[in-house]
Amino acid sequence: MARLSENSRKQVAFPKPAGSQTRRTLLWLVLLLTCTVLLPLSSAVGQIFTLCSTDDAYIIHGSPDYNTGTEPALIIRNDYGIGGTSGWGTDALIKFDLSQYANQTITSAKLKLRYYAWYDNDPAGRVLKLFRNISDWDEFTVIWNNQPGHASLPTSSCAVPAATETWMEWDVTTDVQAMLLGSISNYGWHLLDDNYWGQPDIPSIRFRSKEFDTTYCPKLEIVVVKQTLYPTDDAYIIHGSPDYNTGTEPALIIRNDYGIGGTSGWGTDVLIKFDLSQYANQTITSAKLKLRYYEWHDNDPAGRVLKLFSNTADWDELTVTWNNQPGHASLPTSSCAVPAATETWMEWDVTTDVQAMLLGSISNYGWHLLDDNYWGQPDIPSIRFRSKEYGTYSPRLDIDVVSYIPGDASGDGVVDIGDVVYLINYLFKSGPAPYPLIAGDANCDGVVDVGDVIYLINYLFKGGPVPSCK
Ligand SMILES: [Ca+2]
Ligand SMILES: [Ca+2]
Ligand SMILES: [Ca+2]
Ligand SMILES: [Ca+2]
Repeated sequence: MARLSENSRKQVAFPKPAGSQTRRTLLWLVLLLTCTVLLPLSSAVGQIFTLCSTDDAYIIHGSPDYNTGTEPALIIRNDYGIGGTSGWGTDALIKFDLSQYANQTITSAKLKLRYYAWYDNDPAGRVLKLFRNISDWDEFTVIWNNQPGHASLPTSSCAVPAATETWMEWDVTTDVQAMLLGSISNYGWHLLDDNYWGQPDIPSIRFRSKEFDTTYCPKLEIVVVKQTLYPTDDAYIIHGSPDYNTGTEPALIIRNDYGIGGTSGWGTDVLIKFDLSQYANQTITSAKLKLRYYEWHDNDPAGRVLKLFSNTADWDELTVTWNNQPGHASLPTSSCAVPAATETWMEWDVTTDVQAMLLGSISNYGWHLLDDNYWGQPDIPSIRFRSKEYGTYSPRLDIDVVSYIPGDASGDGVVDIGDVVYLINYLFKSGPAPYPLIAGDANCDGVVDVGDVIYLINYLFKGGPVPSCK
């Protein structure tokens, strides 16, 4: 993930001294400055999504045609020995719907089950292995006899804790990332106890299933850091055919209008829009609009700078035309020069726009892309991009999402003296910046400066208000 710009340090400013309160605080500062230590830079936390299972059931060796899909529990039991044949064994199957997160980048995925009871013998310390399934199943039809196959090596393991009414968790990061990228199919997981028991009263380990309730349902907790969105609307508009709509065409075409503000009527511009509603109020560190440049006509456009503007009114791809096109901002959000080679991605930085859209300070009507470089002769370069209707190479918006706790400059999840030290290191000793930078803004005034150090000290040691920007 990209680091924040060093320019952000220009925001450092000193408040005016004002009375003994400030003098005491400055004394604190001097004290801290003399004893600051180098702290490890913790990694960023992404946006956390928690899903309940869509299918869960256990399968019973001794009742191989019995389905448990609607029961409120998932039961795990060793089969009286490794690969045993006693028939007491029960395994659990669990599956989640990941379709909404296709192509996202995650940093963590954990499968969590609520362990609530045991029978016959205490299973504490028994290691339960989780395997990725390699064929499909559903909870209403799965039985021991038709169970899906699973990978030969476990994805991860977790030992049963001493106490019941606790969550057990399995790391499934590698599996889930591969599922999201489509390199493996998502058929969920198979959980079992293959620890030899070999006597009566085999420990029976009980988890809540999704039928119990949504608080204790099997959960998949994923931390998403990079998200790729695809447009809901894209189209180009044609000066010379001002009532013509192109919303369903597989291409987006950009062409100068025969000079700046020209009147030849050759001009075509592109409009593009994404649904950002799922990410409302998130903090992002980067947003990039990417279009796949696949060919040109008439003249090579290499080096022509295409300007992207945020729209100021709404539109949709099936009705937009030159004549009813939305207005856009007067200054471009960003620009990108057409590269020499076709079959490449062009990219516009829309971080500021997207952050403002997520926070609601501007409305999201997407963007307007155009070529306003004077041409002034025949055969105006026509620059062609894939639209979402083409299928592959769809326009995309790649965003990096970060969640944070106001005041947690060090990013370790707690606001404490370590954050004061971290901020002082950053502000005065060229230490690393908070990540995201805004996490250092304890007083929520939009700047990271010594005021935040003072605010944190007030909060931590003088009963001052909690850092909170909501
Ligand atoms: Ca179930
Ligand atoms: Ca379209
Ligand atoms: Ca901290
Ligand atoms: Ca601040």
